[in-house]
Parts: sequence; C-alpha cells; structure tokens
Amino acid sequence: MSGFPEGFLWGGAVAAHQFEGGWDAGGKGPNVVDVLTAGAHGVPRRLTDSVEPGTFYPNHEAIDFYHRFRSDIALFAELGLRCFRTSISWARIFPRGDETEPNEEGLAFYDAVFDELIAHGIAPVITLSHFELPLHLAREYGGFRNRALVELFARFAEVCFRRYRHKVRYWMTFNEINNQMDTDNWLFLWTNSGVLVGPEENAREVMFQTAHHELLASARAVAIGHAIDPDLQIGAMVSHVPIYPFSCDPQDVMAAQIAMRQRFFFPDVQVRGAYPAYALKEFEREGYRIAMDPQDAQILAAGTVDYLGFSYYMSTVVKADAVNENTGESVDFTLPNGVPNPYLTASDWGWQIDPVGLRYTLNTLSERYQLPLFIVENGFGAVDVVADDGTIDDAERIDYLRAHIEAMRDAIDQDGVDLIGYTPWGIIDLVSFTTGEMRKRYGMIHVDRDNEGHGTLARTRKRSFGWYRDVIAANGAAL
Ligand code: BGP
Repeated sequence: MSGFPEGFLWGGAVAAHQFEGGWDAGGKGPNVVDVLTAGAHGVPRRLTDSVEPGTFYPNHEAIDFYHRFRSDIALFAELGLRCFRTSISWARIFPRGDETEPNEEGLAFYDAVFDELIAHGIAPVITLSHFELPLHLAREYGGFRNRALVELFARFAEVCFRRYRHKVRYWMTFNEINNQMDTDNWLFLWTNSGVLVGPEENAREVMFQTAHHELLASARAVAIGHAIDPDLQIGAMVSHVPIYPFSCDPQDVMAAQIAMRQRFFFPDVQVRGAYPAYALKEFEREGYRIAMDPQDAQILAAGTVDYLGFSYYMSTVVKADAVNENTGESVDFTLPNGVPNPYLTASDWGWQIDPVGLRYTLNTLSERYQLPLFIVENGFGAVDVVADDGTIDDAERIDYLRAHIEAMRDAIDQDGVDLIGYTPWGIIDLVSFTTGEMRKRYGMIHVDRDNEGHGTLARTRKRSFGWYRDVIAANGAAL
C-alpha cells in the first residue's frame, strides 16, 4: 500500500523573486531582495542602498520565467505535477506597496501564469509574501516594525483573493515567517519584514514588535480571504528544523525544548489565535515594550489558519551549555554553527540530511496543531555536474527525495498524519536565497546559468525528472 491518499498534491515549489526575473518589467517596483547582491561560494550576500550600476543582482533576471513561463509550465506538465507553489511578487501588484490602486499589468501576468497552469491540470498554490516586500515600504515605513503595513498587506491580500479566488484554492500568508526569530541573521529580518536593527536597539524586542504586526497582517488576510470565499484554504508557512537534545542529560533536553520555541512561536499564534504563555513571560522578564492595541487579541483570534505549510530540509542539535543565560534561548542552533549530529551526514552547505526527522516533524506538528499539513519545501541543494553528453545524473538528489518521501509515507501509514501535499523546493533550478548563487541547485530541471549570470538559460531534464515523474504517476507507490 502506498499510503498516499487519492488527490495527494504532488508538486514543486519556487518563489517569484528567485526565478521570475523581469524585476522591473510590467510596472513592477523593486522588492527588498532586489537590492541584495549575488553571493559567491563562502561570500555572503550584501545589502546595497539601492541598485548600484555595475553590481550584479541575480534576482533581476533570475532564470527568466517571466518571459518563458509557457514553455516552463509545459515541462512541469510533462513531469506530471498536480500543483505548483509560487508566490505573487507584491511589488508587481503594488509597485511601492502603498498605492490605492493595483497595477493591472502585474495582475494580468499572474492571470496568464495561473491560466496556463490550470490549462495543464496544475493547481497553483500561492504564497502572498515570499521575501518580496516592496522596497519603498522598507525604506519609507521601516518595514513591518510600522503598524501601517498591517493594512497595506491586508489590501494586497484582498486584491489577490478577489482576483484569483476562482483559480487558486490554497494560499499561504508569509513564507518561513519564523526564520527571523534568529535575530543574528539580518537577511531573514530584512527580507521577511524589511527591518534592519540599529546598534542601539534590542534586536529581539524589535523582532517581536515586527512579528506582532506580521501576525496581525496574516490574521487580517485570513479573515478577509474567508469572508470573500469560505472555500479558500489559507495556511501559515513556517520553516521547521527539529532541534534534538545533544544527550539524554535533562539539561540538554530542556535546552532543546526551549530552543524549539524559535520554531513554534509564530505557528502557535497563527494556529491558536493567541500568544503562548512562554512568549508573554519573556516580554515580562526582559521588559520588552511591544505596542499592541486592545482589539489585537480579537484580530488574532479571528484569523486562524486552515492548514500548516512548512519547509523541511534538515535537523540540528542543541547542547545546554550553548544556551544564552539571559534569555534562555539557544544561542545559535542552526548549522553549520550548531552542534554536529554524529548520526547524520550533511550537504556541501552543512545542512544535515535527516529523513527520519521529517516523520518526527510530521508527528510533532500534527499532535501540536491538529491541522492538515502541507510540506511546501524540501530538497537537496548541490552542485550538479553536466556530463560531456549534456546529461545530469543527480543520484544524490534522488536518494534524498526518496528517503523523505518514504518518511512521509510512514507518517501517513503508521502514524495517521493528515498530509495533503508535497512540493519539493526549486523544482527548476533558481537563485539560492541564502547564498545568492546559482551553484547551489535543487532542480529536476537544469538551467544553464552560472553565478555570474552567464549561460543560455536553456532547460534540461536531469535524471531526477524521470524518477519524480514516475513517483507521481504511481501516487508514491514506486520509489
Ligand atoms: C528557504 C526559502 C526558499 C529557499 C530555500 C533553500 O529558506 O523559503 O526561498 O531558497 O530555503 O535555501 P537556499 O536557496 O538558500 O539553499
């Protein structure tokens, strides 16, 4: 028995800014990610003030889906995808973010993309904000630290729900909304929220104020979507990285439980509609002043999500003596700086490969939230080798995906988890978010493009393409 229910949503995932290109086409304004430079191996992306001539911005052209969407969607159809997860670039619809009227050309672009997908039997699954805040809202408003953005996001969401409600059933509000909990990592706070923290500020306090506004914005969007059409399924989207205790020393176990709050804080609010006690205690203990209006509790309660989407790439490990004594939080639990797990191997980027951790995650989230789950990102970032005859044998990627699909099957079959779909990340090669490189690839479709922006942009099927096509055709029974 395959375990996968009829109608299981086998798909693929991307994000607008990492693959569309056309960064200023059709009236689009700049997004926050459009002012991030390219990375090189070991060299992090850099934030620029604006677009500096002569600086290479890989998101600007990306893989040019903007001009090639029809032929790319034909390839997705050949792969047999039942759904396709992408995002709507906010600045295509509201170029500055604060206009009263949307940009019709931007709306028409997504109509054309969704129509093309639907014509091929592929259901669009849409994230409203995948690191694509209009730059103007970051510069002029200070991003989501400013409460004004709650209503600006709600307006954007409403325009999208009204326009596309007959074409899109599955929605998510913010991509990996919880990744900005790691306040040492400016990249996530900037791209999720358009926020930079000044040296005199308490980063965690700023993060929680920002988070409060994003949680309100998410809840407002859910309530608006449901009022427009109660059939819309509007989910949260979080990054889930299980954090294991380094040992069975109860101190390590406690440290891991506390560290997991980094993962759970946002979905705790988005699913339950109220702040968890541990967060309120932290505000009190640390003396954070988080501005909240009296009606906010009601807004949060009225906008709980229908399902939980999440990304899963790896697990990590925490040790009690690596915990910050002031906040009780894990100092740094993400790899490559976390504690290595001796039972696991890692990708070239230090992401520890842990398929059992996916079954563990599915159970954890299912028990905690009792909602349908949707794995909307999972995959293996690697350097691909193109053979002389042009073929790409990405056996490691197939092994990674197979093991994770087996874990999903076990979670459904053995544990009774309600899993509705699976969209592996970067189904077509695209710009890596954290590194800004093309070198780190996830795709089953190769794109001829390098870190410097050279290449023909030609598309080639990798070995994983045929393998995944057969998996979908057999509804997961043949791996
Ligand atoms: C997640 C993001 C994606 C994607 C993925 C892989 O954090 O939601 O946008 O990029 O990670 O990360 P990377 O591209 O850095 O390998």
